[in-house]
Amino acid sequence: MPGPIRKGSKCWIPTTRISVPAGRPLAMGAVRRCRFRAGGSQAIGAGGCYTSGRSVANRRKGMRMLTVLGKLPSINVRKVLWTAGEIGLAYEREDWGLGFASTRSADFLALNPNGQVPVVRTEDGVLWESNSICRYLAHRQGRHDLLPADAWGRARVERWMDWQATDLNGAWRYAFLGLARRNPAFQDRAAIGDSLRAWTGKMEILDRQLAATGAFVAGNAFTLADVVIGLSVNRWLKTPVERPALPAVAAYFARLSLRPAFREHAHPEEV
Ligand SMILES: N[C@@H](CCC(=O)N[C@@H](CS)C(=O)NCC(=O)O)C(=O)O
Repeated sequence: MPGPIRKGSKCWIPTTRISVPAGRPLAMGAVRRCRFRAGGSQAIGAGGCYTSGRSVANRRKGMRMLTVLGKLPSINVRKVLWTAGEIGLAYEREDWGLGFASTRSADFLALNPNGQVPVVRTEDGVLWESNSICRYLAHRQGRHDLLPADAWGRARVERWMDWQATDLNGAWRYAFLGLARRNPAFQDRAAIGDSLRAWTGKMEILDRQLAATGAFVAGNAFTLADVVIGLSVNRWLKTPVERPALPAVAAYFARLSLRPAFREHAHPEEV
């Protein structure tokens, strides 16, 4: 479990370009930056960063640099952090996105013309689109347990990743922005109701799939599909709304919560 930072700890080298306490929104253009090394896990609170005790994997497999640009409240950023944690990759993270450094700045738009987080910088180049980043990290590090090498196995994992990014995302969007983010532009009661019904319908599909596998989304083993869907389940459970009981989903979330990389990198305290 994450614990308090120990001064002088070998595993922590937080680097700060600008001196701002963790958790406080940054001035426009300012970026809070943290770096991790192998050797344990420590939390520095909201806006802080985490590392995994197995984070020597990038050196072992030749990945020398991984910087994640994006704020912790972003579910898409947390997909990348959790994936890095599962692989044992050390990473640096910079706070970009609404409430932090602006993704509309020319500097950021040069990295991602969509003006969205996450973006990663690696020695191979700059990459955006969260699910693609997760696939890239797993593939690059040869983690075929997370993303199978054979066509059929891979398609069975990617099907659920694509489902999360399209069908599930589209279903929750209005209700989530209205109820959890309290965005004034998403307060139409009928539209919230429609979105909740669609969201519930997708979660029932997931419940049936999990009841059938009895374990993880794509079968017996944990894969990248569980990273992106696990965080979506977290969002479902944390959005203030009445939910039907979905026993297989509940058991699945309890299963995921036991994973060290989930606890250390996925930030389930966020929605
Ligand atoms: N399809 C993109 C969506 C990324 C996205 O929607 N990011 C949101 C945060 S979750 C964002 O960057 N919003 C603008 C901002 O925060 O400045 C992905 O999966 O990477």
